[in-house]
Amino acid sequence: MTFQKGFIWGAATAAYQIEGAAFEDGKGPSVWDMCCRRPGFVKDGDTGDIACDHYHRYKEDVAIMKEIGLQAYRMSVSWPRVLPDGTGRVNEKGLDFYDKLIDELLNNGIIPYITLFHWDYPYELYKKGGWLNPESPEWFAEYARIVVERLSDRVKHWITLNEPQCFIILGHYDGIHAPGLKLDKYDIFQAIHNTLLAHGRAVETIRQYSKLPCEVGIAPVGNTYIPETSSEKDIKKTRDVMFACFEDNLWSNSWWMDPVYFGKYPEDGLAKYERWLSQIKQDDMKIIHQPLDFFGCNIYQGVRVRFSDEKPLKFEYVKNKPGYDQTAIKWPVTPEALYWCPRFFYERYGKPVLITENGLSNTDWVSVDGKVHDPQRIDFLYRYIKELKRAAQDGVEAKGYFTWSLMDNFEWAQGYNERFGLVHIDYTTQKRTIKDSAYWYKTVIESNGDVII
Ligand code: GCO
Repeated sequence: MTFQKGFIWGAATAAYQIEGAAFEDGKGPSVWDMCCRRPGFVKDGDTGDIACDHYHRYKEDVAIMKEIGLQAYRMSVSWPRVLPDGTGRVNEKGLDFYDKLIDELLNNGIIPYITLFHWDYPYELYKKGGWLNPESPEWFAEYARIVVERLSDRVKHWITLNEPQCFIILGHYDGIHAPGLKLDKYDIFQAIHNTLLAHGRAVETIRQYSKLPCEVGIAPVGNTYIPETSSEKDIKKTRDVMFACFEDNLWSNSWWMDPVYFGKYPEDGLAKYERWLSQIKQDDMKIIHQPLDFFGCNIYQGVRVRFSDEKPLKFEYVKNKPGYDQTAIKWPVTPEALYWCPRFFYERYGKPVLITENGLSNTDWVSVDGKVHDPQRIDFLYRYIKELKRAAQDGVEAKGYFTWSLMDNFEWAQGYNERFGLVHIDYTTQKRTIKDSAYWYKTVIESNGDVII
């Protein structure tokens, strides 16, 4: 058996990681533009000023996507490129760029999936309090309306937020992503609530203004656990911890996604986080809980968990074996994460699952023969896709798979030190080289996932 008919194969990117042209054609600054200027914030002092220069080379990049045979392309729109101040004044040149890019994709038979927000928050709004400002959901809705009014005569697939957990926890609590803050938990829970409201307002706006029937979802990331054995008992307990709230871990899937898919915060979280929570307004949950068409999963790895028999949710992480398989960024290779997590999410939320990101950083370079040989990436993708297929065979409704990433790009605080792409970028010359894995992925797409290595 292969994947269902109509399963979508694509690759993903994000605006700040590839576009460059950071201060061109009227674009406003984002929190990432500003943090990149802070000494020590990004490894080697790298910035997204030029990145892959995709803003100027998008035609070449779309031609590459076609060469790889991508059916779909997940990209994000830069909020401050469209609204330099975050609200109000529209930058027509910014919108024109996305207009042309969408046309280029469609002319080449590639379906665009647009993420409205992938972390490049307008600096002008940050100065007004950013996600802590009660107006922030409305700011996001205004931005969503402008993008949707312009592109929805051609775009039918929308993702509101990419990994809200990362930009709130890494960006506002740990301080290692932009805007580089270390706020206390009162503020963090308020910011979480505001981003969920922003998601809800964006969904309402997309549905209200879309010119075509459309599909809308969100792409979260969270705790990803793998049962140590596949005994019924371990599976059940692992599912329980996937959706449990813990005081010292703000990444709980249920805290972030139950409001979105069920319209309420989980009871265990309400009890554990009570002292940090502000009053929730009566209609908030109605706004957050909008009908969605899919559940986006950004999954790279999972942690194997072992349970103790006495206490129901007492568990420990199973230690990796010495010399375990790991990628260049030192993430363990755990293909079963792409079986268990889609399965747990599907079982809980009942929505078709769309893998919005999965891939690896590898030590790729251009070989003496001018090609990029990346057998590890082929092996990694093969193993993970196989697990997703197993989930589909076991009844998980899997809609599609996007590999991260189309091309090597600016890996946030790691700068250009990590290469996640199907396409190699030489950042000095901006030369693109299609890696071996991309040609292999082409055969995966052609066979709808039936290929073996
Ligand atoms: C993320 C982001 C990507 C990263 C990728 C690799 O979801 O963390 O969406 O921007 O580059 O995940 O870390």
